[in-house]
Amino acid sequence: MRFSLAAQALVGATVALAAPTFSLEELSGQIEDGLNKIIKDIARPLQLHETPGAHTITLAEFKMMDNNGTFFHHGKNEPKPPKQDSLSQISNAKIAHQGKPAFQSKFSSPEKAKACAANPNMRFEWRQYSPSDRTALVDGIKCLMDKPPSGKFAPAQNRYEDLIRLHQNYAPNIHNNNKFLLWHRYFLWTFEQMLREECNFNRAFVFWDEKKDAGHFAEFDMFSPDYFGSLPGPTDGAGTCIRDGAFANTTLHVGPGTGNSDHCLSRAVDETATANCDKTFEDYCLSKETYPEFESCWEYGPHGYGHNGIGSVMGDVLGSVGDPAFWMHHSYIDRVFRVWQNVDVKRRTTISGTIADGSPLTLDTPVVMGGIRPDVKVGDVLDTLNGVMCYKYEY
Ligand SMILES: [Cu+2]
Repeated sequence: MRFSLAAQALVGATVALAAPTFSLEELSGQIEDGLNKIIKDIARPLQLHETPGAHTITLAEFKMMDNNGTFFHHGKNEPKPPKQDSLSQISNAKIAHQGKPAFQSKFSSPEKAKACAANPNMRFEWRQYSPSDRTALVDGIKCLMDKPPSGKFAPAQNRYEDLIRLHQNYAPNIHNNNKFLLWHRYFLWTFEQMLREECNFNRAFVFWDEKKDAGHFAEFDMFSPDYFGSLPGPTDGAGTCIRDGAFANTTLHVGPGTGNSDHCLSRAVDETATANCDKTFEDYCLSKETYPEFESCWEYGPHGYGHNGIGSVMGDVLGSVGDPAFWMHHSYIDRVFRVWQNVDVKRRTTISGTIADGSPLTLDTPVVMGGIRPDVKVGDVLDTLNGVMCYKYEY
């Protein structure tokens, strides 16, 4: 809250003139505030049945579908689309040549893309990130948690919670369909920009090469009292409230699920789930030739297992942004998506698949960020180096 100078002088003068007195009403209000604070400090942990977990498919199930000639996407098994024959490829190429470019952006241009490619923002793996970089990152997140909410996302009680609410609101639109990777790419970038613009974060950004920790997430030093806090198992069928690290004793006001009630930041590690975030699964997804196949593999495979493996708040797809580990997990998801795209330039310029309503995913499909950043299109975020976002991973 901001006061004018005159108002501050007035307050100062009042204090100087007389000792403060409180009416009974004011006093009971203060007592209530105190009680509310105590209640918030002991916000309940989530029962694990409240967080049924992200939808997942095992590697064995994916391989079985391969053998059956089916692939999973959009919530059910569908027959594999016929491979385009060479004739239709030729005619598509002709159309692209004759007509205007497949996608035109109001946010980027060939000049911007060129400038960006010459000087992209780098993202470094956590293990290459210095202690001071790591501290700067968690301080930036804490800074967002300490800032007032925008007011545009009703139950959010701080700026960080704006992001939880935005993701909760859009959840049905951005999960379980092929838009998932594109929306979350722009969401992660939006979070990075908020750290920079609103909390003076001025380092290279970070990513987590999660496969290095598959099956033993809890030993990863990001989950330590120095940084994101420990990664404990469940306690009596509920998540365990996080009491150490930068986010110790955080009370969340958005979620769980579609509802909003005070609960603690909690985790409930399941290393049998995290074991699926390994190189074998990653390599299998990377071997997929089409975007919808890669997307489904990546979303229902390691993405889902990472959420469920950290558990509790992270296992609640709708409210998972409440755990700052969300961003680290999604940096892994985004990086491997980029690795898949690096194989062929077409993977950065063309798209296929479907969105939540069953209609086709195209370069013109909107990617909406609730007013936190400009709404863009899939074509704007398909390439991380086209000048709209402009970042690259240190591999
Ligand atoms: Cu999500």
